[in-house]
Amino acid sequence: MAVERTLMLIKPDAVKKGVEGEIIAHVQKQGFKLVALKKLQLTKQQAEKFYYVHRERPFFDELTTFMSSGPIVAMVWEGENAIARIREIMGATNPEEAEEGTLRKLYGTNIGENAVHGSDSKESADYEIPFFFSGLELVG
Ligand code: IDP
Ligand code: MG
Repeated sequence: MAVERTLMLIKPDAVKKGVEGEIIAHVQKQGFKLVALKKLQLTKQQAEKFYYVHRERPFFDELTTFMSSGPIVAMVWEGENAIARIREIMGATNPEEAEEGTLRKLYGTNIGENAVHGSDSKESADYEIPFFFSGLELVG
């Protein structure tokens, strides 16, 4: 196991619900360290760039329209095995299939509007963290 950094997003649905504080506290209580945080709204084009790996998927337009529809909160979390562990804390993509107590079960709406994003691999984290934050903004 190694100390890793991972990108997490609080998606527009969860920001609209006003549960940013609950989500941040939930992750912090699992022992992760917050190293960066900002609130912003993506343009459609920026959302398409962030999710370019999904450009051939049938839900790409729906996803990028949703992700640019309102403010989001971007965060970088640090900790042992952070990438896989934060994916576990988030739960399954579809909130209806997510385990009890996971963020998507607690705060997700449906398979598209599922409250949170988390990097799914080291390669994704290496693309996603600098997408939102400069080195100066990562305070370990
Ligand atoms: P993940 O976020 O759990 O890694 P992915 O399959 O990588 O899930 O999909 C990325 C995002 O695309 C999901 O979090 C969700 O917001 C959206 N998405 C996935 N499947 C669907 C779908 O069938 N309809 C609409 N949106 C979807
Ligand atoms: Mg994914």
